[in-house]
Amino acid sequence: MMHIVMLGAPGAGKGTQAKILEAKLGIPQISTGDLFRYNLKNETELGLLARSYMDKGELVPDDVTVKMVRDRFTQSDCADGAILDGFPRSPAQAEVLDTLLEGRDGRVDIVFLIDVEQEELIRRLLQRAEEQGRVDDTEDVIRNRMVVYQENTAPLIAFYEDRGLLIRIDGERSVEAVNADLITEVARFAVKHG
Ligand code: B4P
Repeated sequence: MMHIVMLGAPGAGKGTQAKILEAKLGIPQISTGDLFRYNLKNETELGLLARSYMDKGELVPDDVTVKMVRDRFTQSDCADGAILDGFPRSPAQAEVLDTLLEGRDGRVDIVFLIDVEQEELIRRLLQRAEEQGRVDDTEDVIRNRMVVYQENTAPLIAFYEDRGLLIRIDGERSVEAVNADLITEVARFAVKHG
């Protein structure tokens, strides 16, 4: 069983890389952003609630997010682990994740921090706005997402670094080059931990 956490600012490429890892490693990507967007599209109660936060670039409240992740873990495809993309996004969520994984006899094994400079992040997200029209990819909302990231999510870097789990990856290269590094690190981990 292996649990990988993808950390990084909005637009760093967490989702892009998590999807490729899912295909290569055979364990599912759990993207809280994608789960919210799925609910939004299907106009579920959860989707309507999430929308009011996502539209502003704020975090959706923990009780809602945690319940959604807990439910996702009960699905059979998670038996061998998961790639967590966008969760945890705060120290409180990281503690919940530890408890959730303990209940599965698992733990956080690797944390990838995908590092990208702010100007490049904004450039990518504005480009995605043109291509995909995501409601939270307008310039004002993007800037707020960056602030929310610095305040809530960036403290997780030290949190996981202290536990010896953090691996920094230079995310300002091609998708393929970034992915090659991730795969090398996963293979290194597998050799070390059997
Ligand atoms: P997410 O869906 O997680 O959005 P993100 O952080 O912007 O995306 P990501 O980093 O995955 O970037 P991507 O690969 O797409 O969250 C959206 C919202 O949901 C949050 O603001 C919040 O409201 C809510 N939410 C989610 N999780 C939550 C939680 N746990 N708690 C509370 N609320 C939560 O890449 C971005 C773009 O860059 C793409 O267009 C891609 O093609 C491009 N790109 C990727 N890699 C590249 C590369 N190497 N070179 C050039 N371009 C690249």
